[in-house]
Amino acid sequence: MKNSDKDQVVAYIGLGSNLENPAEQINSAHAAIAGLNDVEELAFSSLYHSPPMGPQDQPDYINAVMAIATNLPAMDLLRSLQHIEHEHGRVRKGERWGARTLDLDLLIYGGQQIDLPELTVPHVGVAERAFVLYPLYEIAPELLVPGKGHIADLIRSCPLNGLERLA
Ligand code: A4P
Ligand code: MG
Repeated sequence: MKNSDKDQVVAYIGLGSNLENPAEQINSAHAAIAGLNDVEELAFSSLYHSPPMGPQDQPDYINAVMAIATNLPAMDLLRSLQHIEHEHGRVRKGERWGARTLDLDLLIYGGQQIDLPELTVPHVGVAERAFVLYPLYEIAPELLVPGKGHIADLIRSCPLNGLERLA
C-alpha cells in the first residue's frame, strides 16, 4: 500500500565521486535513487567538477545534488543511500575525506534538524561547501537551509574554490 502524499517530505541528496569514472557513478546513482520505493524525483542538478576537499593526493571530484519527495523516514532513507553506495563499490578505508567511488549524503530532510549518532541533518558542511551549495542553489534557489539560513545568503559568502559546472 502506498503511503499518502501528505506524509511526503522534500529531501536533498548530495552525490560525489572521484574514482572509476565519476560521471558514470553519479549518473548510475541518480537512476538508483530515482528507482527507490517511496521516492519521487523532483530535480537533479548539472554535474560539477571540483578539486578535492581534504587530502590533496586524490583525483578531482564530480558532484551533483538531487531533490526528492519521499515517504521514507530519514533513517530508512540513509540506509537506502548506504546500500546504493555499497552497490557502487564504495569501500570505507577509515581515511577521513579519502577517495571514493560514490558518496551519498543526506543534506536536508524537510525542515528537520536531526542529531543522532548515525545521522546529522542538515549535513555538516552543507552551508560552507561550494560543491554542495552551488548545485543546491541551481535546483532550489529559494531554499531555506534549516538552522543555517537562506541559500542565496549562504552562496554569497562561499567562494567557488575551483568548482566548475559541466555543460
Ligand atoms: N552520517 C551522519 N550524517 C549523515 C548524513 N546527513 N548523510 C554518518 C550521510 N551520512 C551521514 O560517512 C560517515 C558516517 O556519517 C556514516 O556512517 C553516516 O552514518 P561516510 O560516508 O562513511 O564517510 P565520509 O563520507 O568519508 O565522511 P564524511 O565526514 O561524511 O565526509 P563528507 O562530508 O561526506 O565529505 N571533495 C570534493 N570536491 N567533493 C566531495 O564530494 N567529499 C568528501 C567527503 C571529501 N572531499 C570532497 C568531497
Ligand atoms: Mg559522506
